[in-house]
Amino acid sequence: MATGKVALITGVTGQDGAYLSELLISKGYTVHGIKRRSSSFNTGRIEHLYEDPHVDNPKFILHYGDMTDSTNLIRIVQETQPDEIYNLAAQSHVQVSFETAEYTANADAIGTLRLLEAIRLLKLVDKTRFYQASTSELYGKVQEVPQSETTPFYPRSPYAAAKIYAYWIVVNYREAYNIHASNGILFNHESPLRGETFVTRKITRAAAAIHLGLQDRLYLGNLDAKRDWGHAREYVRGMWLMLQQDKADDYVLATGETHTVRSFVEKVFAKVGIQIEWKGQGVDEIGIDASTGKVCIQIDPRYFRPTEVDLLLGNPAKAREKLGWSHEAKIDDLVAEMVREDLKLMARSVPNPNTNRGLVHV
Ligand code: NDP
Ligand code: GDR
Repeated sequence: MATGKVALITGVTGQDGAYLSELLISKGYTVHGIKRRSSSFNTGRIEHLYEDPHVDNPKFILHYGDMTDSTNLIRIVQETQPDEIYNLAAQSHVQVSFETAEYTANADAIGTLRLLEAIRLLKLVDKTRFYQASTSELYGKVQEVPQSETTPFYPRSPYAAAKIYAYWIVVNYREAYNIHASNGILFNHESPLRGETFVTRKITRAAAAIHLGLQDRLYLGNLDAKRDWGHAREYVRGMWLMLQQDKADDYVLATGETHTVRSFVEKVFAKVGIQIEWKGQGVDEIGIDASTGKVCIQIDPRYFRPTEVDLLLGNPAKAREKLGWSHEAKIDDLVAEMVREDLKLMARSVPNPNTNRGLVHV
């Protein structure tokens, strides 16, 4: 089912990069991905897609690169001549962005500009369509609920401030140079491939480890934050749909439901047979296993952010109407899948004998 189309994905080693690569390969694309050099393997999520580079016409090809390196990006775009670029690469952790603000701006904001300039410089304006991984973090401090394409932005972190530059430079290059460039304003989307330090995966991993007796306690920050959590596999389909439209535009992808971190914890622990009872308030709140009285959840103030996004709830009506996009997975399906996969993963883990603090995989 070869389409003859060529896609270039930045951030191919991340959660969305892995699902999007799978989708595009299944549609007959040749997929080029940019991965960073790392001192240890960072291709775990895409290993199953790897092809021996010595075979004829490989469908999945990786290139070393970095969003902070203009000449590298220009060369890769020149060599691959993509029909579609999906810019998923980013320092994507909101809390980390408070500690690495300048780097986050360089990779997330200027990195986006570098790719758009590559399209211009290489005279690919009429050929190459561009997807930008924009985010519900742009809404930040609550102005309007539910949030849609017309809701004003109010970023609350260096990450969101960098992403707002990327959002507007995409709009500007679309208007100024007629590049087919679209922003997907995606609300949180999770999966068993989610990075381990985002709150959903942190919770599902810990619940699995506590259930298996590998860990006693989970430390969390703000339990009151509310998020609109969907499934990553469904959201990457929306990215692809955006680039198949005649006209580029900006779209919200969301489920239209919101849940607190606290309720996500309850759902996850219930899946491993632990009913959580909450005691105390604020930083003194604890979550107790109702049947044993043992403390499972404790608040650690280090996980609170200097400025928080309290409530995200998206309205995906435009994507539904114009793209025909919809989401199927309910929050309980997402929780069930993530817990199931982390139980499998944790069952293959043993306590680290050297530090007695972490886990090693065997
Ligand atoms: P991940 O953190 O899982 O993946 C980020 C990817 O970017 C990884 O491949 C990472 O490489 C790569 N990367 C980071 N910095 C650089 C750099 N300087 N140069 C090249 N590559 C780099 O993110 P997700 O897959 O969850 O998200 C994909 C995109 O969508 C991100 O831009 C994110 O900000 C955005 N987004 C995500 C949402 C979500 O809920 N998941 C919602 C809205 C937007 P490595 O593997 O080596 O670290
Ligand atoms: P978010 O995701 O900041 O929404 O950004 P994250 O899962 O990190 O946080 C969600 C909410 O949970 C609260 N929280 C904690 N968060 C983490 N990481 N660790 C904790 O221990 C913890 N305790 C409570 C947070 O304060 C927050 O309110 C994600 C990323 O994927 C971004 O790249 C993307 O743009 C947005 O989603 C949409």
